[in-house]
Amino acid sequence: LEPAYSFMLRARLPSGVVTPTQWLVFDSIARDHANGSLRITTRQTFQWHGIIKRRLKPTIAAIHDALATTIASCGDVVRNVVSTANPVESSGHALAYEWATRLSEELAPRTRAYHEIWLDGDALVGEPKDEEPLYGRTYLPRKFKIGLAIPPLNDVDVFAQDLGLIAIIEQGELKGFNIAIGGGMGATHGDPSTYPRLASVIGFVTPERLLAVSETIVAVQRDWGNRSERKHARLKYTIDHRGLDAFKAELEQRLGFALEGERAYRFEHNGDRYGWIEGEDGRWHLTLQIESGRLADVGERRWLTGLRELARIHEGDFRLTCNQNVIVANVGAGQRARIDAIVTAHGLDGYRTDSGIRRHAVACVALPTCGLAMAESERYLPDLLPRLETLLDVHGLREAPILLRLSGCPNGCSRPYLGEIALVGRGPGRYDLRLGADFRGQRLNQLYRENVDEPAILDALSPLFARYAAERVIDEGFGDFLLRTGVIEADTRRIPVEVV
Ligand code: SRM
Ligand code: SF4
Repeated sequence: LEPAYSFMLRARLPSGVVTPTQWLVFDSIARDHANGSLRITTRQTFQWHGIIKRRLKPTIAAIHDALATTIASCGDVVRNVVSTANPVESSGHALAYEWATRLSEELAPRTRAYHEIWLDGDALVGEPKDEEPLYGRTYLPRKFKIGLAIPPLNDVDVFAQDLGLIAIIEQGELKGFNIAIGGGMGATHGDPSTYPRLASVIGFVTPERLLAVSETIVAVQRDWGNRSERKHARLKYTIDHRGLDAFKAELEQRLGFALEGERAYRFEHNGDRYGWIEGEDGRWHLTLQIESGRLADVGERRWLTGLRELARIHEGDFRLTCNQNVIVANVGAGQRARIDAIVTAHGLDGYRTDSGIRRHAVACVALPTCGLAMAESERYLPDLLPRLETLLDVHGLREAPILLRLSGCPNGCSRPYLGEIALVGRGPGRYDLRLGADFRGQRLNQLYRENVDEPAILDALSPLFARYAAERVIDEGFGDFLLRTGVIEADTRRIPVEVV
């Protein structure tokens, strides 16, 4: 008899695009092999929790048979490449999807060991014959994340990525990408040598140079990254330790050409837009808000069953978002009523009536499955939200689209340092309260109360909501208000310069 180990599996789905056929397979994996739920992550993909050891291999095989994979969804490699889930401008989304997929494929590990171990591929004997042209024998010092945003949407939080790509599209034509490097969220409590950092924009490249530039940035990090102190191994520390100019000079020297100057862009927000929206090609897209991305059948909201029913009749595709939501995309006008009926019948239409803060809440998994959690996050959100809503109601702020992010520890899987309000776990029932990011993913928040419990959090927020209700100017976000009125001070060191 051995201990009943259970595991988490994560798929790699560039751009978060899922076909209805894949959805049905992933759904059956959730019910047959995992804990009965599917979890949409903050990187636009699915996780399954509670897979017992002997089910790992058949589960990975089932994911593979559905034309997806788990390879490089974890580890010191380029992770799932995310991109703006923007079905409205279908040509823009097609471009984003194409480039995210190409980057994902080009920068994936070449090893066949995965196939041998998990998929009963040919045995590898003797010296490994695999060529790892990019990763070599020792891979990267640490994980490496790439995100592609199409302004004005910054739903991927492009400045939180090791490599952020900002698409520059003029009159429908893709001109190229601004390159932003060195973003990252993770930190350690009490260790100021670790910190969240927003990516720095270093220039612009045309599409035909994107793969070379991306691969060379990964290669410089491979060679320059810190391999002796894991806490300092991410690209953001390489850049801060060696200097942004030195990194850029090395990049350009290896490439043999200089990057062009960055192009103008403007982000409007980093949240999702809920409900039905008509795309430029006349197809319709329905964004549903899912609390913490957890698809399960709980009470009146039967997410797992409802989405399964949708997948059975849907003729378009699904798009997972980096805010843990799903878009039922590419729906013909004639199909809308059928889809609405399923949505309503399964209680998935909360987006119509939910408060602004509920619609913009993101929580990491944390307990019970995350071994690094210091406090609750996903399981705490349903308790916290009604208490915040009660406070907001008092001040007539029910509709205010305030960006709330919860993380069970400072690793920052919900990108909490970009929340207008954020709780970062310290210990059971205790959090750092951070305030004042913007709504566009371009400003980090600040520590406001350290290591406090829920009553202290609500006490701190209540007078700020009162002031916000009374003193805000039209369309002013909560974070911007806190900055303008001096409740928090701007961290000018790490704000990426926006060129308009
Ligand atoms: Fe994360 C580790 C969950 C997005 C920063 N993250 C973990 C682990 C695997 C815990 C572990 O290492 O044992 C968590 C598994 C929990 C569980 O039970 O499922 C975990 N991270 C998640 C997910 C599922 C959060 C969610 O609720 O959606 C996200 C999965 C993304 C994906 O599909 O690939 C997730 N993690 C992020 C993000 C956000 C992002 O990438 O946009 C970040 C911040 C960005 C960044 O990387 O800087 C993030 N996760 C971390 C870190 C800190 C890394 C650092 O540089 O310090 C760790 C800890 C580590 O790597 O040692 C971590
Ligand atoms: Fe776990 Fe911390 Fe990530 Fe939350 S932020 S999922 S607690 S590692």
